[in-house]
Amino acid sequence: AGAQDAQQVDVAVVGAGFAGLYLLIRLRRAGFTAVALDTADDVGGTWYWNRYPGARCDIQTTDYSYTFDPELESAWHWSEKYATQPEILRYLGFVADRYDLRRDIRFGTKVLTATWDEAAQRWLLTTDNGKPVSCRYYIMASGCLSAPKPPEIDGVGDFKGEIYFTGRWPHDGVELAGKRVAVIGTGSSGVQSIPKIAEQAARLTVFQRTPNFAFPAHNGPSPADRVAALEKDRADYRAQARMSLTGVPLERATEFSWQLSEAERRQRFEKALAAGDLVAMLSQLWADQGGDLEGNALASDLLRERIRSIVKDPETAEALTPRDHPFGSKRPCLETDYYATFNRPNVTLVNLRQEPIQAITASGIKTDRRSFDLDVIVFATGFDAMTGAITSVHPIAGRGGKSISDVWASGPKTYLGLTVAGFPNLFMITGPGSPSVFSNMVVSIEQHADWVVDCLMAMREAGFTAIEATEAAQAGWARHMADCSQLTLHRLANTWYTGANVPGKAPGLMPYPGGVGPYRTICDEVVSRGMLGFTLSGPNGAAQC
Ligand code: NA7
Repeated sequence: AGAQDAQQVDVAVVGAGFAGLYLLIRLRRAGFTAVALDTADDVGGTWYWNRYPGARCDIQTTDYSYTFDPELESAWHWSEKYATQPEILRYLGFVADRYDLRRDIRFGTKVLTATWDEAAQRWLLTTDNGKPVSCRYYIMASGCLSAPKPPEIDGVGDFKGEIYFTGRWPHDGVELAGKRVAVIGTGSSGVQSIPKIAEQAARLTVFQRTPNFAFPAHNGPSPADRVAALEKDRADYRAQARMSLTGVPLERATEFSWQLSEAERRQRFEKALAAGDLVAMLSQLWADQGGDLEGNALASDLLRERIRSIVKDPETAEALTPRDHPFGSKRPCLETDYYATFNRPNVTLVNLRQEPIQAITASGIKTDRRSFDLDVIVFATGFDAMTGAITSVHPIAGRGGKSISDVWASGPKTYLGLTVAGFPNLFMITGPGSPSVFSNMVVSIEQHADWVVDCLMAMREAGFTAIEATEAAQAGWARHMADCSQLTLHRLANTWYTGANVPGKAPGLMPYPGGVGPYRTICDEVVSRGMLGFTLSGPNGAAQC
């Protein structure tokens, strides 16, 4: 099928999660015709797929909400400090109903290829279900953690029992009672699901490659002080979040570790621990915790101490203790009963650093020392993060037929994380090079979507029909990204932030580490300086800015 048979719209959006839904609202209000396409059967994005036991958001509900409509804010009430996956899914369904979004969403539809038609100045998207889509603008709102990573372990196909991925958990749940279950992976998905699975399974064996830093979520009602700050002046609270470093309006510590006594440091640590808040623990201890190894070690040591105080078996406690990376360089986890779970008689930890998995067999998992007979294997092994969902549309062919996968072979190249040189009228929401996963995603999503839709409106007003980042601007952004990366410790850990979790993926820090507020200021300055770093063109002429 070609462009003639295609569904014709101004804008095609891939994804119907937080980003896709908000884009539809904004695009419709701005008078653009739009369609969103999603492989899922309903809205939700990440929260549609990640239904594993214990799945929850790690950003507090006061902050992990849309902020564009005060009436929506007063129409919805979260029940807890940290929302469960089902509650977030209900919220997104509520938003879809409230703004009547489903009529513009094609569910159960995967975008297969996307091709820029130079003559028509439009994108043509082919799909696995129904008509192709011809659009002027093509927006990837496909999420940062939506392409699960393959297991990379020999023999998966031989296993006779049940296999599940946390990121593709069956919708009607899984019966684990009485079963011998393995969980492979101890990132956030493992840390959240392991305590729940341990409660249900007859036996649980956890296969851990790298221990993560984790500390208690202290879930329950939203903290009174946070709620009071929000309710006192909602607009001001939201404005502060937008200009903060992380999209959550918490003050960063300004004193250096060496300006504090040991007692003062411990007091700050205990306060952050009691808050049960990722952003607090990552930013409110001391100013040098995130960028300096010595300042970081003081924080890391306090977190390590806590593990020893909970886990009874010293060998297990040591195996659970992260020693190979600084705190915060890998995404830390919020936990509920995670460490205590290893004191249960039905739970065993296997340290893959000491006894690597050799293969999965018909009956279970074989390490180089032992064999484990299993009924169920759960892969909590993570995602091809940030780029995986984008390059899964293959090819995305820009000017001259160049494929984005080829252009990104040595790592993603973007301007502002929003656009790619050589790919006119293509935008990404929370793309590599944007703050995305270093922030409260909802705040970043609203900012990116606002920037893109405002840009489309301004182009329409001025009579432009195409926009493209210049190579020079893109190279400048890469330089700036590289400079900022040197200010953090993320380069010192093998993580999905740097592509290190996927064999063969080009290394390099993908999220923008300069902060949400500074990033917003840069994006706004690009606009105020006449779309600095972009080429704009239309039927009446072009402008290089
Ligand atoms: P993560 O954080 O990428 O965690 C994946 C885990 O799986 C991690 O412990 C990995 O160990 C482990 N892993 C991955 N592949 C293997 C193989 N082949 N063998 C053994 N162990 C393996 O993904 P999550 O889904 O938990 O969380 C993703 C994000 O979602 C999280 O950061 C939050 O932002 C929300 P490794 O550390 O690579 O040694």
